[in-house]
Amino acid sequence: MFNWFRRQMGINEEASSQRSSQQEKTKQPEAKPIESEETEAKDLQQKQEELNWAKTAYQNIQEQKTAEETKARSEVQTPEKTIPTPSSRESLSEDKSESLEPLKESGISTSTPPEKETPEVQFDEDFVWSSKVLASQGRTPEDVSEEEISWLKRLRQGLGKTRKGLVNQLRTTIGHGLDEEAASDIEAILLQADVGIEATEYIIDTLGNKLRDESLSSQQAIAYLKTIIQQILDEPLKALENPGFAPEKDNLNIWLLTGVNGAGKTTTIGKLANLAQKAGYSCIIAAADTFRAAAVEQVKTWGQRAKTEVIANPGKNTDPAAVVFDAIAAAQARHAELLLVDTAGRLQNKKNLMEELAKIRRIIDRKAPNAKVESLLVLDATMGQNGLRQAEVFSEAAKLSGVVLTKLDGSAKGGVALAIARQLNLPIRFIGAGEGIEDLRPFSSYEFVEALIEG
Ligand SMILES: Nc1nc2c(ncn2[C@@H]2O[C@H](COP(=O)(O)OP(=O)(O)OP(=O)(O)O)[C@@H](O)[C@H]2O)c(=O)[nH]1
Ligand SMILES: [Mg+2]
Repeated sequence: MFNWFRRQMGINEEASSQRSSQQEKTKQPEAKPIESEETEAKDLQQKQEELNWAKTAYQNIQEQKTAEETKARSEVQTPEKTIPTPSSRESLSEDKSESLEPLKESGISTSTPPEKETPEVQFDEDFVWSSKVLASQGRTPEDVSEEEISWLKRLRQGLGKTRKGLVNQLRTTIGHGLDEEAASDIEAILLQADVGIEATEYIIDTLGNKLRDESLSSQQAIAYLKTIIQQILDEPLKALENPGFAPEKDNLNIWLLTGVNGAGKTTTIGKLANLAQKAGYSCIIAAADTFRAAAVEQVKTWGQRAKTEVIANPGKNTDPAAVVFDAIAAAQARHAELLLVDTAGRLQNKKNLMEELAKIRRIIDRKAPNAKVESLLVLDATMGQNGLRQAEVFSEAAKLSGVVLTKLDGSAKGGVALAIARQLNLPIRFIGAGEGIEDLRPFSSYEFVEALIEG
């Protein structure tokens, strides 16, 4: 089982320097015909290497799965269950050849993947892209997991709408240097993706300075742009003692999830419980959204899905702080390591909200003074700048320590991640890209930027 909390992520210096060295590599002197041929040959060779890496990773994943299935089959007494009928085998291989069709055109061999009964991860363009992202973080094809690949694919698809608007335009605009017209074009593009005024100005200024000093090709300018964006995303981590996000082992960690109604708090709780349980943490959920009757039922359903106990108070109009009190007692009695607290987003007014969150916080400080408390703001990416304005109210009400960005699938406003980092000075901790239990993962600035900007 894959442990997302212990995943080695190439954030900060490591990945940034990877990117700078890529930028150095692509730096070429003024194009003379012979050199441009050389460059082309090098590009081709690099593509071939990336492809080989991806193929090896794919083969490894398939072999791992085959080994697991064989093991499972030898343990189970009824082998008929796992062997597909000839007709289902036929239909699967048909599916496969169809989906690999575009790859044949791009020269990707389709004969390598061994025959599989359930090809969950397909060897397609997204697979090759995901492999490239992992390879550039220093990974080897032998230690790549199917879970990581399928998440990267989902992240890339989730940011698809934002990317399409952003990149094609950027490429043509940046290609002509950064005169005033280009700068105002880029400004418009970034604002449209909800990057926000502050981050946009910073990007334009930094990029402008660089382009004034050096002449960069559009490819190099985009590589530099990626570095700037990653820096913006990583900046809030610098102020933290411990930039990691994993719950402390053998201690009680309490994560308070706040945010306006519909942002995705309850869903996120379910997904986080699932991640934590799979990573070996013992986890408990507190159903402290007592404002809505249905809220408790909803969080209980998520608790069942994630195989996590939910502490709730069955009475009507119960005090959320009392539920948190009970949940801390339960967590302490069971030596739980992570307590996830669901809170209400729909309160009558700001004063009400502030009072309720402050009261919960007081209970936590009193009852669990040694607990490591995180106050996470859940933000719906489709809300863009509006979400940020609501966030300001919450940052007054709760001492926020990070953000969970949800609904990245279906949003053309993925740029809001930059506005969050710049305007709220909060690190993004998790990112949601779908309604399913597996559709939430820890945030990696490096991977986010790669998925946001291609090329
Ligand atoms: N597409 C998509 N939908 C999501 C995501 N996260 C949550 N949702 C959906 O958003 C809706 C609201 O989610 P909830 O978890 O109930 O939101 P909440 O913040 O708890 O809302 P209140 O309890 O009313 O304050 C649900 O239909 C979820 O399925 C996501 O990452 N992607
Ligand atoms: Mg809820």
